[in-house]
Amino acid sequence: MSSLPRSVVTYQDHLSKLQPLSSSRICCKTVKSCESLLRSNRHRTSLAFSTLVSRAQPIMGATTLDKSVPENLPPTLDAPVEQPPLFDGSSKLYTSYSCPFAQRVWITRNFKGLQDKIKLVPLNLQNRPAWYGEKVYPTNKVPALEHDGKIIGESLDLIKYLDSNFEGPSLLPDDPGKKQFADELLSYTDTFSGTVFKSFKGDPPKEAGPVFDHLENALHKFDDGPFFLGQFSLVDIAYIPFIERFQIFLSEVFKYDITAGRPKLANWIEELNKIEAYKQTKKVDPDELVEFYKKRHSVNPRL
Ligand SMILES: N[C@@H](CCC(=O)N[C@@H](CS)C(=O)NCC(=O)O)C(=O)O
Repeated sequence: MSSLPRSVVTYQDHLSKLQPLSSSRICCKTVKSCESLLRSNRHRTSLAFSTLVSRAQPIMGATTLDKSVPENLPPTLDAPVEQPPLFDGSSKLYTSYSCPFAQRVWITRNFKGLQDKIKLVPLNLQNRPAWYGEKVYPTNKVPALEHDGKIIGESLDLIKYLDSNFEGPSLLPDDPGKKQFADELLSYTDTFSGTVFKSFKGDPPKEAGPVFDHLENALHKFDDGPFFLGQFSLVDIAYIPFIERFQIFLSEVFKYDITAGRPKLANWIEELNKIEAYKQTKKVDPDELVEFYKKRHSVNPRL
């Protein structure tokens, strides 16, 4: 903040006062007046303007802000494959195309337009190269990010790290109320997914219903957009990889439609499916997922 030109700081103050009234008209007016302010100002630089636009994200559409570009995905690395050079100055995301935790970081990278800045290093978790656990990330899990001479893990920490340490549209709002709600929902992710996974052994509508209701209610909190914080954010990114899988599995195996009676959740899924950054990461094969979860969670569905 301290490095921002004065006009930017003034605009942010202005914006934060307008946010409670936010509407697309206000958004356009505000961005336009800000643009002309910058034009008439000697601090008119492209950096300043892009900073403003990204700060204005809470009142701009997700598909407009999405900076993802089409990409040819690199092949998955098996055990015999040599280790790519470590700490060679490039940033790498060690990942697995099928891992929901890694998918969070992948979506964030895409949305922020970091495809050229952060290379994907996809691993075959069933036949993992030994060098990964030995030399890169001792927990031997994905995702992990190699950046600035260090390795960082844990998907929720990583999505925040990408958001604060790389360029691209901001994925957390400045509004304190929204920030606090973001923290609450991010802390709830493990309870949510843990409860749903546990229900696979029992009665999902009964046991997992309340956690889906919790999300349905959370989606009612802000009305300036279809996402958890109104506008698209890290919170949506944290949940969607799990919801994508749960929706498939619960419908296939238990004939349980998680969106029935939950219109906000249904609309949220629909809106997310319009976001290219997310669509590019959808690699789940429904049949494989069903087999994998059945084995892993010793599911005995009562059909
Ligand atoms: N808490 C970690 C969980 C990561 C995780 O469990 N990743 C799985 C793949 S989806 C993994 O690497 N499993 C390998 C193993 O446990 O050996 C995060 O949020 O990043």
